[in-house]
Amino acid sequence: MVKDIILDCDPGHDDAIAILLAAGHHDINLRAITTVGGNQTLEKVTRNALGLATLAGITAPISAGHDGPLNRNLVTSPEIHGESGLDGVTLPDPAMDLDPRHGVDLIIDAIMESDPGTITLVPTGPLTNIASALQKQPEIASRVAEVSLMGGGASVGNATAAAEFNILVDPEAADIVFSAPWKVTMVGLDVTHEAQATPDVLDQIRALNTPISSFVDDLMAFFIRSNQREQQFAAPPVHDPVAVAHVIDPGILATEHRPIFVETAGKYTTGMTLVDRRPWINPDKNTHVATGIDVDRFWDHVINAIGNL
Ligand SMILES: [Ca+2]
Repeated sequence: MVKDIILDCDPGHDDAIAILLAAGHHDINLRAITTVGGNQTLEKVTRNALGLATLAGITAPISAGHDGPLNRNLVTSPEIHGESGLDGVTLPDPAMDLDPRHGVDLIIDAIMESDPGTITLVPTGPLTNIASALQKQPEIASRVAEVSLMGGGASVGNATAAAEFNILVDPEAADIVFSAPWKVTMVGLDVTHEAQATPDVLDQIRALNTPISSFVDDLMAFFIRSNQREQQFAAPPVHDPVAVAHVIDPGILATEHRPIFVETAGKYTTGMTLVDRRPWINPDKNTHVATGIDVDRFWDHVINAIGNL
């Protein structure tokens, strides 16, 4: 069954793979791409989104959202993604213009113009735009099928001991998103750390022997080096496309329905996603945590999509 998604992202090497997965997979109808300041500044990640869309032949509207968190200063990640946000590759000049609407308005319009329950939101950056859309038009909460977001973790952080980068950048926004009356699936580090671009995966991508597969190869070459240097991964975890893959094929992730809270004021734990795993606690929030992944099936979807482009 084809699913309609809005991808809210900050490309970013793993966002780039998420965009290619959404563009190339036959079970996804990409309705819009919105950008948010995160891995790099809004200007840079928006330029990257336009270049990637040109490369992948995407015709969905693309617009720029917030340039930084709701009420904090933006922290970027040049050590992982480089100065451009997408170091290691050369992008084509954009073949399209940005949609003139603010990203938040594009998100709201796309949801409100669609039948209830038909759109899945897939945020793969800080949750600033999504929280802002909820504040501006709270009715979107009842009209979205699900929020499948890359962020957080039940047992591990990366930006700090407690926090994953996307949540740490804008914890207040994450708190709003995790507290809203809609279904949130947290596709966090517990599963995305398993989604590694191993030599075997890269061999399969190279074997496609297309301009896009060669682009992905170059993209991953930089990402391998930065992840080895910064986080000691032999093969880099490719986080963001896992949140798209969950929409394509929900069976690839094991999930648990558990209350999830975002720490906004911890001494050591700001940005932590606290998952209440006490079995006697009945979840009264519609929040779900991904706890397991079928890695081979995940990469099959990604490689299939890259091959379709
Ligand atoms: Ca991202």
